[in-house]
Amino acid sequence: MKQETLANILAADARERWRELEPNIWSATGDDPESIPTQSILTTLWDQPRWLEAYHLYDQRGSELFEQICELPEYYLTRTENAILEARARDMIAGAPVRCIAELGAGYSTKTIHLLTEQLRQRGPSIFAPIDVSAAGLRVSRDAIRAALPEIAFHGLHARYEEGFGAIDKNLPTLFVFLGSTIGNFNHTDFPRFFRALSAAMGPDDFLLLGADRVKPANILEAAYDDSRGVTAEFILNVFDNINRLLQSNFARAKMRYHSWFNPEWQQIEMYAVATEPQIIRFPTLDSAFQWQKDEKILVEISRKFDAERLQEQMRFFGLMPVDHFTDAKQWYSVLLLRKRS
Ligand code: AVJ
Repeated sequence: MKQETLANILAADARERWRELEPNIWSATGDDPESIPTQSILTTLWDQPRWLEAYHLYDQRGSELFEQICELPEYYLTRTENAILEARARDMIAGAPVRCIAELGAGYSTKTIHLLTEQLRQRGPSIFAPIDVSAAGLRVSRDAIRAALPEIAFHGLHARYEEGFGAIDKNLPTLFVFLGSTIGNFNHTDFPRFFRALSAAMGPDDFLLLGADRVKPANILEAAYDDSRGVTAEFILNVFDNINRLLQSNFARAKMRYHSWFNPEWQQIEMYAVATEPQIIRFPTLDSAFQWQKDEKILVEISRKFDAERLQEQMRFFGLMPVDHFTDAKQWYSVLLLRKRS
């Protein structure tokens, strides 16, 4: 019975591959989305400059710290995006006549509730399918949605984004939702790869709601990523505790500091860990080690900032046509509504 309801949202060729991990949370058989990290960490740490993929930041502690960042006075992104969603959810939903909302990232926040509430009001019972690598995040989302909006059919997809959106039936009119300016984390290789894959996975009646932080004076941006309470520094450096746990390595938090700046040419905040003393980093389980030199920086995260008109123009070349553009009074943040070109 539940298998049937899930089958409704999955493409025919994807149906056999997904099984129910726990009520209403599904996983593609064979893959373990949480088994990939070690490989990713090691390949990028041997690059020059050394760097890390952003998703390693989100262990339990990292996720808690990110929640704290969202409350910081300097970190305007979450607050601004929420206000746009709250004010404009009605127009966003009216502009995207769909039966399913698929959110990239486990949605249970107030902004998701705004969209789902409007969807129910305008279209009646509908499907909500968040896609996330965190089963815990999906569980929280499921329980929150079930309590607040019982008429929404919840199907959590425990998967990496590409695998999740690729499985959804192209014939089911779907609004893909990708908020929080997560696209800011994508480098110049990941970015086109992501949008090409998403666009290819979208059917003729599908839409995309995309949140993007905009370029603004460097002092505002730099404060948002180097707050006075040091929460952002803790969030970034926590990645090394996570890596030590995963790989039994010996990154020493006492021998590093946080450094970030807005790179105006690349229009991105760059967040680094800098060694304050030389240290030999050992990976005993992998029989490997490297020398982290004093003052050498490891790039832990980038957060790209966008020109809204330019981003909108660029999206056209991925087959994603502009429908509407929502912003705040200061024009600090943009939410673009796009439609798959049919
Ligand atoms: C979750 C990627 C949108 O780039 O603003 C916040 C992450 N890093 N402070 C961002 C983050 C440091 C955040 N994103």
